[in-house]
Amino acid sequence: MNHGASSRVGRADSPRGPRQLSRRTLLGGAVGSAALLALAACTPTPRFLSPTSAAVAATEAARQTTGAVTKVALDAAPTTIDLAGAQVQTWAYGTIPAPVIRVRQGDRVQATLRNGLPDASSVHWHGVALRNDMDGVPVLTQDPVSAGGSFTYDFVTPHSGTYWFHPHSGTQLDRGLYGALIIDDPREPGGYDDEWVVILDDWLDGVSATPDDVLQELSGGMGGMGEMDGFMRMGNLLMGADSDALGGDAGDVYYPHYLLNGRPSADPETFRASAGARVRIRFINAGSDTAFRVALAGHRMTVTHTDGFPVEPLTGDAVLIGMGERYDVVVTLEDGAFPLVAGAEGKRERVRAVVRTSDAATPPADVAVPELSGQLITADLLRAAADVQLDGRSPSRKLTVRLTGGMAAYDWALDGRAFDMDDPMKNAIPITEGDRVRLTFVNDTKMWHPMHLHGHTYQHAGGGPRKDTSIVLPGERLVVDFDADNPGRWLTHCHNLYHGEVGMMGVLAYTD
Ligand SMILES: [Cu+2]
Repeated sequence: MNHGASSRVGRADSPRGPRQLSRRTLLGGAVGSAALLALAACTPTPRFLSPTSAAVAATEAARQTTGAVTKVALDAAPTTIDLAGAQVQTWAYGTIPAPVIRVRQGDRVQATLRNGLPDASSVHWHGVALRNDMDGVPVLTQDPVSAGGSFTYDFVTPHSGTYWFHPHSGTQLDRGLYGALIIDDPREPGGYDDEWVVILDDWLDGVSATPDDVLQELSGGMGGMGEMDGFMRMGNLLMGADSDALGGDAGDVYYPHYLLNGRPSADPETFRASAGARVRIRFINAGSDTAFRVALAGHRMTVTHTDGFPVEPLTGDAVLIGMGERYDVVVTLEDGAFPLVAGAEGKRERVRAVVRTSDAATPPADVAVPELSGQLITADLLRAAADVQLDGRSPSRKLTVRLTGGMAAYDWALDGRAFDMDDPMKNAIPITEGDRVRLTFVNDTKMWHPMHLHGHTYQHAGGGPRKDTSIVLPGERLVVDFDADNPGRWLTHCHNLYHGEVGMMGVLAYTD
């Protein structure tokens, strides 16, 4: 990351480190004025708000609340699941996905994680602009919840929409630890007859490897392998997954299964409704290394929301969903039985459910779904609905985050620095409450990255959608704006689990 000239000095000589130059030393030496200005700009070292500061508590106290409290038990534990007849060992919150948590906007959630796993864990409430000390990022916002320990996440829900939760601990997300958090706005007109939550996942745990095995293989580097033709698997790594929509390399991990609401294609979920019904489908990509292209055969879908926030409705044949992203669509159902499919983008596999409005025969798993190659909706085509557009204020703070690294060395990072999970504030970028922040992600790599910001819902510059997770294509940049109105220490990172784990993360921190 780069917060102007000051960070260059910070890298060479930490302002807090023993090698710090005093201003006097600089004045006495033959140092250019640019360097002097740069040092002055980063002195004094910013003091950052802590997650338990009064500012965080005051922001929470000012949130509108209904007074209602929803208590949830999240028991994380090893378990055995059935994948189309195969018994598979994994970790989960009971079922996969966890039962949907559903509240009204302004309700308070009290979710107690009881950690029955052999490792420390945590729960992150993805996309929710909640109080910082409940964001669930170990070391940064709370102590890890140790094996056998427990922690109650207690927060008011600020915005309606489709959200989800998962651990922010190691590679646990690539097991079965995830679920949907749906926050309803009672004032929203809706205009649909039914709604379904659809959580997509790429699955290997307990089948071909554990996520930790995969991380080890990836981190081993692939430098010596040279160019490969086409599509192949080496261990748990995948070569040649390619997608035009993602600008090339689509993903690097071989998954033996793809799951829709915890079920593989051979054992699909069936959604039933009446012909003519209008149905809202809330898609959530809980995968770790897979974007999904979703479509309902024989139908067009109208996107109404992404990452919880409304957009000007846009109708197409398919929607592209990166890891961590959510899209809500509305469809009007035809008469019959139709595959609801999620193609693993660039990976030549797909998973399905069945949508049924009659007793027509179930279409075969491999039936052609022309919508998958039809008109594709991506975030750059969307515009925020009028009532969630940011006002026209110009940015008071401009930040650039460069996405760096590559597959060969597996050195994914931000600004060339691997994030240190044990010292997360080391290169924190200061922002100030009240700032309108313009954040530019510059992708200097040859691969796409789904970049996520905690605690805020930014807007794609130029009137684009409000989002918290966005695909940044290789060689391109994405400019987003947000209001710094939620004090604390917030992670921004790639939601490719393995990229994040090796260091493609950073922190935006509010100054005291
Ligand atoms: Cu990435």
